[in-house]
Amino acid sequence: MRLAPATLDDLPADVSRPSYDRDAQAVGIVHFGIGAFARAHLAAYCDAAMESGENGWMISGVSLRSDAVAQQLDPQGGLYTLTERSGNEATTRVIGSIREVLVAGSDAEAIADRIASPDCKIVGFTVTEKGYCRGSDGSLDLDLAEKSFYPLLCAGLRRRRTEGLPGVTLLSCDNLPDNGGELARLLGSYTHLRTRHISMWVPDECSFPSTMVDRIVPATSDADRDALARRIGMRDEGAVFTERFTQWVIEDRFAGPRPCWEKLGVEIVSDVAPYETAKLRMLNGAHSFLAYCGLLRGHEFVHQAIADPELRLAVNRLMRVEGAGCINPAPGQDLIAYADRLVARFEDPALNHRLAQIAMDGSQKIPQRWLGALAEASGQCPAILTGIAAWLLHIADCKLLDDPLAEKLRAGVEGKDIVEQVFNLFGAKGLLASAWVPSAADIAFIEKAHSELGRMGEGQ
Ligand code: CS2
Repeated sequence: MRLAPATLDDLPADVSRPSYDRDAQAVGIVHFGIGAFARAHLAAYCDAAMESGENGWMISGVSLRSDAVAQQLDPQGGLYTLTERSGNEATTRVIGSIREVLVAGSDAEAIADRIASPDCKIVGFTVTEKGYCRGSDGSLDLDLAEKSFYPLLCAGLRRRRTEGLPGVTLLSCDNLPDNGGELARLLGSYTHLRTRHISMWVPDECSFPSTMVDRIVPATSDADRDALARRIGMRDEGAVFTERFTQWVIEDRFAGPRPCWEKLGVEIVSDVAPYETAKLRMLNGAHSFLAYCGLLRGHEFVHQAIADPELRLAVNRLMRVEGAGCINPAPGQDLIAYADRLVARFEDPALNHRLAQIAMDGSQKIPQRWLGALAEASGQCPAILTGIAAWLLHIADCKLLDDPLAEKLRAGVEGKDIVEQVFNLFGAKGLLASAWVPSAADIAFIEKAHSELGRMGEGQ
C-alpha cells in the first residue's frame, strides 16, 4: 500500500493528517527547489497555517534538476510524511500543503501559469547556494542562469505584468547572507540582460524579504523509508525526516498577502541580519568544520564528530569566540544560549546527519561561513584556520569532489605547497577572494594544521 489521499484513513491513529479540505485550497505559493529541506520547513508551516483555518496556501513545487521528487509525490497526490526525531522518539504527521511537483525541463508552461495566477502571492526558493548562479566575483553567470530558475520565473512575472496583476513576494530561503537582497540583485541583472521590459516592474511591484531559515534535514535513506513503512503500514516514497527544532525569521517586507506565520512561531522582524549572521557563522560554520575535520578523523555522522573531544573543543571555540565574536546581537538574541542549543542539536544521534552531505559545495558555503568571521576578527582564529586546512586536504584527497568549482579547486591545490594553495584559493586574485587577507601567521598556522591533519589521515 502507498500513501495517497485514498489510503489516508488506513494510517495508524498516531499519525496525524490534514483535516482541511485540500481540494478546496488555492495554490498561493510557487516554490523553486522542493527538496527535503523545503518539505520539512516551508511546506510544514503552510500545512500548519491551513490546519489552523487559513485558506489558499497550497504550494506548487518546482524541481529544477530532475523529476525524482515528482515521481515520489505526484502518485501520492502531493502527500508525504514528516517525521520529527529526537533521541528514541519519533512523531510522524502527513503534510498536505503540496498540490503538485512540476519539473523545470518539461513543465515550463505550467510553471509560468502558476506564477501568473491571481492566486499566487509568494514565490519561494530553496535552490541551494549554487542555484543562484553567481560567478566567482559574485556577479550573475548568465549561461548557468539560463538553466536555473531565472527564465521560468521571468516568464511568469512577465505574464503578471501583461495581465495587470500585482507583483509577488520573492522569498529566498537559502543560506546566503542578505539572501533577499542577493536575489533582488541577481534577478535585476538577469532581467536587465534578458527581459528588459520587466526590469523596472519587478523591483517596483515585487519584494525580496531576507530570511533566516533553520532546520537540520538529513537526506532520507532507503533504510529510513523501509523502517517507516514497517511502522505506518504503507510506503511513502517522499518521506522526510528532521529534528524537532525549527526556526524562521523573516524580514517584514511582503508585497502582498501572506499566511499568519507569526501565530506559528515565525519571527517577522525589521532586520534579519543578526540572526542570519549568527546562523551562518555559528551553525553552518560549525557544520562545515565538523564535516571536513570529522571526515579526516574517520567519522561519518555529525553526532560522532561532536563527540570527538578535540573537535568538540575546537568547534565550541569556533562558535562561541570566532563565529559569535563580531556579531552585534539583536535585542533579546542570546548567542551563548544559541551555541548551547546547537551543541545539543548536533549531539542527537537520532538524526544520522552525514558529514558528507555537509561537505559538498564547499566553494559556495565557505565564504559566508568562515571568511567573513576571519576578516572581521581582531585576533587569530585557530579553529577556522584548522577548518581551512582540513578543506584543503579534502579537496586534494576526495576522489569525487562534489562542488561546482571542483576542477578549479583541484588545480589550485594539487601539487602546490601550502603558501600557493592559500594564495590560489584565498589571495586577492584567488578563487574565493574576499575581505580576508591571510597573514603570514595565518598561513603558518594553516601549514601546521595541514601537516598534523594530513598525518592523521594517513593513520586511518
Ligand atoms: C548544512 C545545512 O548541509 C549543510 O551545509 O550546514 O544544510 C544545515 O543543516 C541547515 O542550514 C540547518 O538549518
